[in-house]
Amino acid sequence: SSLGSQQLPHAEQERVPWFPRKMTDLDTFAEKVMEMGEELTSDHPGVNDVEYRQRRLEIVQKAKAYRTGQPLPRIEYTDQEKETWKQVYTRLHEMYPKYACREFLHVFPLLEQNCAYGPDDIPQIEDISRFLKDCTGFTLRPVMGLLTPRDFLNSLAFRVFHSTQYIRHHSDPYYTPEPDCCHELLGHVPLFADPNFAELAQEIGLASLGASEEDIEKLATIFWFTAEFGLCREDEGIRAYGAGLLSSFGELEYALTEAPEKHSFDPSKTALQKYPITQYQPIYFVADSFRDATAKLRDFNATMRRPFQVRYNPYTQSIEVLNSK
Ligand code: HBI
Ligand code: FE
Repeated sequence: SSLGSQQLPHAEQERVPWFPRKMTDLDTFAEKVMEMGEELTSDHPGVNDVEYRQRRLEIVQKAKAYRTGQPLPRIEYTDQEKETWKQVYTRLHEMYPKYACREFLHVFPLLEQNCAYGPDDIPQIEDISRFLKDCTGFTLRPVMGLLTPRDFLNSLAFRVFHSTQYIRHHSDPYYTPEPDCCHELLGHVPLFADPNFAELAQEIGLASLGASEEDIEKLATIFWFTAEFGLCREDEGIRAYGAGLLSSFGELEYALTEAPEKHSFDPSKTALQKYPITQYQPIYFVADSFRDATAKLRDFNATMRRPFQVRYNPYTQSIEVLNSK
């Protein structure tokens, strides 16, 4: 019997977890969120604020209803939300010249010019997504909250980044236990405009398609130590490119002191490193460059066992599965 090129042999088909093949498959993630999607957990500063919860619900409903091809939801932010943004933006913005990597510093003024980045209002993901598409082909999709690591990483294979649109509670502008628009738009977005970082991110995504649970955990750890908490070596010294650092002035400063350990990025070691999620990192990994990190990651990914290969076809925005046997 002949197998279509998109099919896998039966025995392997059973073992391989489902993964998205076309852009519209990402629509199935819209209603799948882990904790703190429509509901907030108890240690969240907004948990007892009825008005805040109602507002969150209003925003995430739009993410839930979003489907591929539609314009991204525009949110008209309240004065209180804008004030929270202003506090976060202002404080971080003054730190960037000293701490952020060169690629981030290159892109930031372009976001100010093209996407209305500034202290006075929260930028709209529709405008940002259009800009990123021109730079690297990355696009944004709205999301209700945390996706599973598998779904979140799988979408990177399509050069898609899921972005929340709500903002942290106004009682504590410098703290959030979950991703919010400050983290996404200040931390993540600038790097997705850089071609070399975009390639690194997509490489993690491609490796995650149909990966075993064990490999997903390794790739999530690599994502953590690159896209979230990555440092890189530059002529002037070590700088930050991870979004968890670039959206937290406390940890941004701390990370570049002598206090934490710093190791060179090495996927096979980095993938196994344990990390805390509610305190500053005791260990960071330093990349020589995004290109170098991507090359190392490719070699590492080739050591993962997967009975097929994948490649992204940007013309059809779909994943092609290539049987290796
Ligand atoms: N979901 N929406 C969203 N945003 C993230 O940054 C995110 C996620 N799910 C999992 C995740 N990050 C990481 O913990 C890694 O496991 C990929
Ligand atoms: Fe993040």
